[in-house]
Amino acid sequence: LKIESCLKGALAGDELYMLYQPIFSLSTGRMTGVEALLRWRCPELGQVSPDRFIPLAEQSGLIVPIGRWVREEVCRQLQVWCSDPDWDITVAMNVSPVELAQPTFAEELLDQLTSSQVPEQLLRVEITEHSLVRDNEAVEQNLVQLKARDIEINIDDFGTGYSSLSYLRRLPVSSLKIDRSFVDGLPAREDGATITRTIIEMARALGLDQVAEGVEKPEQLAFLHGHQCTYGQGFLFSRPLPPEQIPGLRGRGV
Ligand code: G
Ligand code: G
Ligand code: MN
Ligand code: NA
Repeated sequence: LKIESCLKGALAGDELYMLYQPIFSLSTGRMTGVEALLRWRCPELGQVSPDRFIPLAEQSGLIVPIGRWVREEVCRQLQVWCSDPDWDITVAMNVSPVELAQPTFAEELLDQLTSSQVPEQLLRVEITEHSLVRDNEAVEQNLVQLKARDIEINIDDFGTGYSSLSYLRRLPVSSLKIDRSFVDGLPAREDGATITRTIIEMARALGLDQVAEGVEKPEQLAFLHGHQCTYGQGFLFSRPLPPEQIPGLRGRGV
């Protein structure tokens, strides 16, 4: 209850900010993108994790104005980065199932992109499998509208939901993010290794990229390399960083 009442004030005050975690191509070793991650520093409660406040925001509906703030902030940041005409680092933004079920979601996002004048192919949208559990006309419409304007869709936490895989054929998905829980025990834990390998192979066969999340150890990276996983993200490469630190990582290999 305390968190909820504070969260109302967070939007009005200067308490929300974004960090950006680099994503690396495992074939070239270069940073090719970042994931935008929301942070909340509450004057009363201190730093509150999105794992705690996002679910509350979803229940109360506050996720809608918070999501709008995130989109505006990410577009503003992309606009700053794109003042360099050679900027080619993509930005993936997390979108809650509640936002995605709003019939005007895609339209609003596309309007925001138009007014900030950032190239559409630099923005990606991350949705979880949970968004797709129930057949929802608005969700599908939003995804189709985004794809029509070159915005790629990533499936976050892939393998942890319980939706039918048929959406991979039906919806305009571009990449699968292999959940950290599978990457965790690599290469020793056989179940995680089998699931990771299977996701990589299935994605490749479907023409989708694969992003391994939560890569923390060299032996995990070696396993992913060995199975030609296309992208990696995790503390081994970089923690989430303030936006000022991102341009300095361009061109540097890992
Ligand atoms: O960054 P961190 O690992 O603490 O994120 C925890 C969870 O919060 C993750 O599931 C992540 O997807 C989610 N999250 C982070 N930023 C955002 C955001 O801007 N919007 C939404 N909807 N979820 C976010
Ligand atoms: O669910 P989603 O993938 O959006 O969550 C991303 C979250 O994972 C972020 O909050 C980020 O801080 C966290 N994260 C990113 N890399 C690592 C990692 O290597 N290890 C752990 N434990 N968490 C990570
Ligand atoms: Mn994510
Ligand atoms: Na994830």
